[in-house]
Amino acid sequence: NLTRNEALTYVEPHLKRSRYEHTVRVVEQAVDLAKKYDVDVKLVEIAAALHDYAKYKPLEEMERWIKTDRRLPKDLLDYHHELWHGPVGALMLEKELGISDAAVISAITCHTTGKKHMSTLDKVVFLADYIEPGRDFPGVDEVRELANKNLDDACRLALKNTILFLVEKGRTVYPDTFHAYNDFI
Ligand code: DGI
Ligand code: FE
Ligand code: FE
Ligand code: FE
Repeated sequence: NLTRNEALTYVEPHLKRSRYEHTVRVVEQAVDLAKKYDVDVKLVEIAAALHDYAKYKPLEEMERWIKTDRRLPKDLLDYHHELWHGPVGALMLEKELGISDAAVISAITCHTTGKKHMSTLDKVVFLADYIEPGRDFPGVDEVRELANKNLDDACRLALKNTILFLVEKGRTVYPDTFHAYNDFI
């Protein structure tokens, strides 16, 4: 089984420096949350370290994965390509590293959008990505405070902020983001 440092070493050459530093902070933030909310720290470390692996993969390569792998929802192609790196990255890693843990694959897959019926591991990685100390956008401090008190309340507010942000910008919202949000209401 992969260790935290092995996972970080694997992704580092695929990421820009700033993105790698974000990833290290997500791991640390996710481990904090995992201890607080009683999630397997080893699994959280692996999922958090790998979550943005595909962030800089060529769009054509990710598009090919979506078109050819049955497991990937085709409607991803109708939404912003920023949403592709989670689901595609998870399957690339499954193939390259032989990651067989469905819980880790799930957390990487849904780290951007969330989804219906998120596991505690999914929530921890999703939230850590949103609140890691390098993040600075409106409302993040309130989500950080909630994260100390109640994992679901924090996820609900993060999703609400994201949906409002996207709507305000006139951008589409991927259905899984609504499904995740509705689950917390
Ligand atoms: O990869 P990161 O930058 O660390 O973070 P991320 O994977 O959570 O990407 C977040 C970006 O995705 C953020 O700028 C908002 C954008 N986005 C675009 N469409 C959607 C979306 N996020 C969600 N949750 N749902 C969407 O439909
Ligand atoms: Fe991401
Ligand atoms: Fe995110
Ligand atoms: Fe990230």
